[in-house]
Amino acid sequence: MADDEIILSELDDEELVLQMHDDLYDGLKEEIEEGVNILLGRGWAPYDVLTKALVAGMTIVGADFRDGILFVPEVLLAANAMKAGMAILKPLLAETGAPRVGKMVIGTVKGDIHDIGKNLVGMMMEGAGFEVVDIGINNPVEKYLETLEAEGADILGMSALLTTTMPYMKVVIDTLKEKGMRDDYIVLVGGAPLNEEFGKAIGADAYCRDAAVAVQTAKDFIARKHNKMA
Ligand code: B1M
Repeated sequence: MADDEIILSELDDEELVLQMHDDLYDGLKEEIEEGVNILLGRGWAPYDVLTKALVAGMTIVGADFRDGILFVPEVLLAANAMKAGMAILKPLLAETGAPRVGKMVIGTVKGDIHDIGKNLVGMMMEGAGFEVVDIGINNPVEKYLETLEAEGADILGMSALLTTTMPYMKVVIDTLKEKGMRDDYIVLVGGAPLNEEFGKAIGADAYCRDAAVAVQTAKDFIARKHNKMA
């Protein structure tokens, strides 16, 4: 062991979180897994580990990617490290034992392969008691429609991270309208380049800024749907 090697378990919480941001930046998957386990072992809530250690770290990666300091291979390594940390947290976030409150089909739109945010939303929705059918990335309109019908879903969730792919959400919503299916589903959209105005303009029920907002919005819409039926 090198003299200057950092022992994660010897760091206090604040130092460890900062170190995890660095490790995420460097794409160090095993260190991220270790850090997540240490924080959980210290009694941290899984949601806090997710937001304070992982999502906050990924925000730094995103800024440097934007500024041309990091490139695709480095960002992929960071994304893999993030996913490894999320895999540990997933069952814990889903462990609420809440009754199933509704079913959501979620996927990233055609032309877009970003899936970290989508996965996070799916995890948080499961944690809140929703059944989640994740159809992955690069989804054409046909895939959304056939899955919604086959699964008898209540909610359609779409994710897009590129300004070039976000308009595809409108293609999906317009097709739902053309087929007379629009009112059968609550349509929620999200992704970094979107905003509320865009959500309204394409005819979605709501734009969700982050995973926590997605959960709350889904709960509100499901409650309204049940009230209407009562
Ligand atoms: Co991409 N990429 N990328 N990338 N990438 C962005 C999005 C970018 C903003 C980076 C930048 O320039 N700053 C930029 C887009 C610019 C633009 O369109 N204006 C960009 C680019 C340009 C590209 C490529 C074109 C790069 C290239 O090849 N030259 C390429 C495109 C590939 C493609 O999709 N066709 C590309 C590739 C990649 C990687 C493969 C390297 C990797 C993806 C790995 C993966 O996802 N498996 C990657 C990554 C990691 C990023 C950044 C750095 C991080 C995205 C992320 O995971 N964020 C990103 C920069 C950034 O966003 N700051 C960037 C963390 C995640 C938790 O947040 O996804 O926003 P986010 O999700 C949030 C909310 O948005 C919301 O909740 C989530 C959790 O709170 N949300 C939803 C998201 N989806 C939702 C769905 C909902 C509700 C809420 O449904 C109900």
